[in-house]
Amino acid sequence: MIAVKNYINGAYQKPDRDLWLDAIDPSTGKVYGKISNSSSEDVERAYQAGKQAFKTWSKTSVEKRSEILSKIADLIEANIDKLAEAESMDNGKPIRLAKTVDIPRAAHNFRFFSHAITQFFSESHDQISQKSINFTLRQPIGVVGCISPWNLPLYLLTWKIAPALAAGNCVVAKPSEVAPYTAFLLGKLCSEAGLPKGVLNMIHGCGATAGQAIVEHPDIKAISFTGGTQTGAHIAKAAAPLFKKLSLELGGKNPNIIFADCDYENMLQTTVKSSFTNQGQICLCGSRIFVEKSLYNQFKCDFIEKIKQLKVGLPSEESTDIGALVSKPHLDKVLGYIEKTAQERATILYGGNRVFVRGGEDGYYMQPTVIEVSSNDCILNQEEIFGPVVTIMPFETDKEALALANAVPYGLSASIWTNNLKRSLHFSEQLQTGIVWVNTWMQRDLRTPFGGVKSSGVGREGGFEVLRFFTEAKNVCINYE
Ligand code: TXE
Repeated sequence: MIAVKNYINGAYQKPDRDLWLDAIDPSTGKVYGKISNSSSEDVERAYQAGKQAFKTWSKTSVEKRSEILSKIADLIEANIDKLAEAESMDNGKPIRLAKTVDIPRAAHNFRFFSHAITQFFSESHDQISQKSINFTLRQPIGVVGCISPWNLPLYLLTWKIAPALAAGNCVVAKPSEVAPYTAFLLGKLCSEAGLPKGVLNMIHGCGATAGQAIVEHPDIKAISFTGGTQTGAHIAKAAAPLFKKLSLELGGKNPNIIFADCDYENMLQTTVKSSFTNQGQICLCGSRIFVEKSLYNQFKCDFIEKIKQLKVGLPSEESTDIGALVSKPHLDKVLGYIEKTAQERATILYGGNRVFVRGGEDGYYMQPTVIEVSSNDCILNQEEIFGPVVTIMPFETDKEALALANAVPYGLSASIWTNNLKRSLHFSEQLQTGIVWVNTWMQRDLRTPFGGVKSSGVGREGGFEVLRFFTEAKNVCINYE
């Protein structure tokens, strides 16, 4: 039986109180191992290890830090098959996706920030009225907290810890208790790469205990969090009296706006991906599809034809397009939204049911689902479902499309499909989101700012934005009168 232990001070350790959670394989519903159910004592031990290591790591040259991060990237790449299998088993995602996207991206996160830190610079200002010069020191914060979710477990964890470490901080990380296995495996690779002990510490367990202990720790001065909006609000409240730096990447309810003048085939194929990749469990999924009325009927038919070809199956099979949802409670939550279809004056056009897969009869599968809604005000269009469920509705004018897109509490990303340059620029300016994709979806360049507005979060990750988050700016003014 696999035991997901904490990784503290460069070694695997069982939780202080010897309490454990079940680790469940969502493709079969069976227990595959146990996960540390850590407490504040474990967090304290991790913090102390980080505090000690910070004395050296913060003074380690940028070149050396960069070299170690790059070695971690090499080791992730060398172990891609093993990590992809672990991720797929733990999370239910198709093995093909884990192998081609999740794990390569985890390596890329380390590789990217190993380079970015060598290019990071701060500002200086020459005199204005007096003989003085100002320059800014960008200093690491100390021990920082990184709390990550289950949907892209290693991808999103490394998206936080790589820049935190590159900038000279030590880390106490808390991966999601729902899918912690690859984070556990990462500890050993970090040791092998020569990351000094105590620089990265990983605590496993529940959000309300282990996660909360990180947020409430008086000396962990910055928290980078990705997860649900409610949890984000709770963390912001707990962190406020301690004046912590916060980066919150939360939920999304992203519009996918399709105009009749778009490149149709490209739009259709990409819309299938933006709807159902990772069982729709990505904060960037385009879960609200708005289609120009003249194209609406044709799109509906062609979209459903494409969806019929998607294979719901065991995550371990290479031919699977849609694997298992991450957990039973999550499957129930998503199916709960489907039950609300009739009362919300909406119609299921395709899907809507649980699927029983041969070899995984107790797993958490469901059909990709398309729901036609009659209004953007319904729950199906206002709440984050976070499953393989999209809604569609027609619009007639640009003004209407923009109003529909913005009429939601969230503001993470939006896609717009059009070949009209003026329209695409107008929408890019007017959409209330942190990210706009024109004629594409989830095309990522790690140098760009990443994050949302409204209930989708606060702050930006990526590029130099995140290196600024993980450093304190100190201005130095020298008078040479
Ligand atoms: O996330 P949680 P859940 C959305 C999605 C999903 C919903 C709930 O709609 O259905 O959130 O998912 C830790 N102090 N997203 O409940 O609870 C927790 O242990 C400190 C969107 O699984 O937010 C885990 O490590 N930490 C999203 C992490 O927070 C706490 C991705 C995220 O868990 C904590 C995932 C606390 N009090 C879900 N409570 C995205 N933005 O991509 C929990 N945690």
